[in-house]
Amino acid sequence: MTVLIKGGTIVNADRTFRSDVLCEGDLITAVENNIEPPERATVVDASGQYVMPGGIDPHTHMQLPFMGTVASEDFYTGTAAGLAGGTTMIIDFVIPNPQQNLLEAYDSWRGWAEKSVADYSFHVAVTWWDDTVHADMRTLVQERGVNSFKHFMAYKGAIMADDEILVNSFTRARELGAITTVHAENGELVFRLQKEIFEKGISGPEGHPLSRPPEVEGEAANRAIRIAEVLNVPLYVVHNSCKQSLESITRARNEGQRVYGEVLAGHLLIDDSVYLDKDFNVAAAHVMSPPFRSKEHQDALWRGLQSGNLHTTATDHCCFVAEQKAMGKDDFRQIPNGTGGIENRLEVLWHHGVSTGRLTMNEFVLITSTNTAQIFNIYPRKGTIAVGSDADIVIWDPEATKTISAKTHHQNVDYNIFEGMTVKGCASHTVSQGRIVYKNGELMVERGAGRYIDRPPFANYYDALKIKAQRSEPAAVNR
Ligand code: URQ
Ligand code: ZN
Ligand code: ZN
Repeated sequence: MTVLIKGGTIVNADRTFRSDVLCEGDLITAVENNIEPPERATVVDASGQYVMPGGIDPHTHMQLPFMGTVASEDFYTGTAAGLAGGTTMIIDFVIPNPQQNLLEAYDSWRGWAEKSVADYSFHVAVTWWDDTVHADMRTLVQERGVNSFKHFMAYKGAIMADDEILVNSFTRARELGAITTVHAENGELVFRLQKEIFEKGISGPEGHPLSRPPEVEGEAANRAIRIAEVLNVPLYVVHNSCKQSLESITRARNEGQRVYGEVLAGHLLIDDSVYLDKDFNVAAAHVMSPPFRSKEHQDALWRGLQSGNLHTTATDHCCFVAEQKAMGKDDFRQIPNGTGGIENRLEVLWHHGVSTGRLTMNEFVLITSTNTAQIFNIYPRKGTIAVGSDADIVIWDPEATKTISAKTHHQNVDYNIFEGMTVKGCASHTVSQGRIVYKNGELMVERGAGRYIDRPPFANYYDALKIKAQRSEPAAVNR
């Protein structure tokens, strides 16, 4: 298929300029003015609109088996909903059960993801440790295109990684040239607080945020950062929701440590008043971890994006319908944790970020696409409008308005955390692998068209050390 996007203004992370864009096959083949339409080209008039790299969501959980059920959004419906909102790639998670072979889990997730309609990749969680995990991490990096390993410091009794697992896995990741990532909440403290709160007689969703105060997140973020510092491995902290974790990241970065921070669109815009809703279904629909916080934390998170101490935005799209959430009707600890958002991330960040002046358009591209591509080593294949890059493009109509609702969204879930929010600026067209897959409200997707995207390792740490050693050896004196 050949698509010519004419008359638009290209917005990359580094600059904004007027140009046409030609897509032939799955690649961008020309970025210049006044391109003549090739024969049989589909021409899109993008005048008055912005032409941006497709969004990359670095944090989703499609059809995740979790807390006794399975997330309602699968790889087909979830990637389709992403395309409807201008997101053209996801990085999801392989989460092995403790003692489950990592490669076996990886193969399961690869099978589930084959129905995706857009490109995808996987972080792999390390939820236990023995020599086979040590060995399988190498196979995943060198033969399966994995360069990031996740560690849940929460969820005691399930997938929680204690310090022994963190230390072993972080060390191995460094040897392999991979980056480490963490869900930073102290799982022991959460377990204790949940028990105390429930035993006090608080069984409703209002107990959820009480059992996960920001200090519990701040402790874990700082601990992971310090472990990564001692072991000299890069670290990416997912879904920062509070000042405390942001402060730890900021300190580390000011000291030159390689730490990156992610923030969810939800944590930037939804506050903890949702847990006080008298309707169980509304309050439970918002149960996710870390929980939504008060406005002071939201303001800090926006400043984190503006200051460059938070680098990527995500959704942690992990949906459960009301019937599933009702598993915790009598005990908030049993409410499956997770909320959606993949379809709305770009539009809510444009409306509340760019249109308010918090972010420039270029910074918008940086935090919705380019930084993720660079941190996870798939740039410039992804994350930029450039000749030779994948033709993953969102055409953005800054004048279009919409009111977000579960009644009209494409997500396979009966609630939308942005319900009723009116936004100005949204995708008019989405191009994925050079094909128009979304146009003015209509999805034209093909089941299974999504590709698994390999993410190569970074320079192996020891290679870097060897290079460093060679450089510092005194030059051999010719005797
Ligand atoms: O913790 C996560 O990121 C997964 C299990 C999704 N659920 C959530 O509450 N964030
Ligand atoms: Zn998490
Ligand atoms: Zn998650």
